[in-house]
Amino acid sequence: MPSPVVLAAAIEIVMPVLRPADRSGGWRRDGVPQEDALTRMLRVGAAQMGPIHKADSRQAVVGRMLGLLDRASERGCSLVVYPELALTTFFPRWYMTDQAEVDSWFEDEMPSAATRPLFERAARHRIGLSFGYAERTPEGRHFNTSILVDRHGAIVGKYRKVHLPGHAEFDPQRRFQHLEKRYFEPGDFGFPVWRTMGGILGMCICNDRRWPETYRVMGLQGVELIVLGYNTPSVNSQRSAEGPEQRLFHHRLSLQAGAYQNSTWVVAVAKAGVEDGHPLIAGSVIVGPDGAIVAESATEGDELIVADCNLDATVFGKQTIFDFGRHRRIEHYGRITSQTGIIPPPEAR
Ligand code: CDT
Repeated sequence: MPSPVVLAAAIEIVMPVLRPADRSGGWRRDGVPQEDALTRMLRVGAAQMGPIHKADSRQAVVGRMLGLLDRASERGCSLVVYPELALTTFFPRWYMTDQAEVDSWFEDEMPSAATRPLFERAARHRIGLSFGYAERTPEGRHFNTSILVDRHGAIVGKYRKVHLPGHAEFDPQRRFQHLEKRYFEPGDFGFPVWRTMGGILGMCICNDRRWPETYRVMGLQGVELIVLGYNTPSVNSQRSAEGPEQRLFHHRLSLQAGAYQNSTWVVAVAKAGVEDGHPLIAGSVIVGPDGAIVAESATEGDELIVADCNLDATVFGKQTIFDFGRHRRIEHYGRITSQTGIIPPPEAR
């Protein structure tokens, strides 16, 4: 029986140690692309963005995104994730009646002229991307959308936000407006996942992260890494006692539960800080498949946080406590898809 030291040396000869690439993309073994590496390690950058004001141009915003991308490249990232509605201010806080004004916040094509440099530079760095934007389709439909771009600059996935919070009409009772239900239709793609960058990746957007169904539908497709962006006001517009501390608590609680209960990585990226007088929480995080936070932002500005996400670390949970095939009891879950509101039991007589 060889000693553990001899065994370890032998293993190292057969399986060279994986090292981070100096530049342009994740972990490589002697130049072999990450997809072929022995451990599926994806180095992910969460590119938090500080405030974007109404007056800021798309070009100026993309300039900031390029700065974060270059930092991610220097740190060997393979994937960079940006916030929800990353190209503009969070415009649903503004009540608008003129459709031309509304449409000025939307993109008719992607890549657009303003975002093309981002796609090109990311492909040059061999970095995948995800970011959110307001999408207007050729038929004139409006969605709150995010995309997944592979390391060659090709769009491999599109997601349209399913859970739209807020309201459709001006609400004088609120401290400020949240008009997503006015400006967007609910997403019509469901929660797909994609095989890309060596793993199974999915997306959701902001309010989606608070709903367990979001994660579970992707979990049932074997998702290994979920990326999402958010714009979360620091104060509840209908209950001012609910401030940033509680908002951050609910944010982390939702993400950590979703990650753990589906044994998946979750990368959540804020647009943060004070946009034209309206504060948004920061707290961008990368959460591991056991529910622990492995990286968290420290500022409310443009900031890159990085973590090595071992996609194989999702296997243990998926094969044990959350082995869905063995343990789920779907005969008892009918209400999840057959009703929306609460149906309480009859009152006792
Ligand atoms: N952008 C977004 O979805 N924000 C919501 C705020 C909800 S308050 C109406 C969120 O869940 O963070």
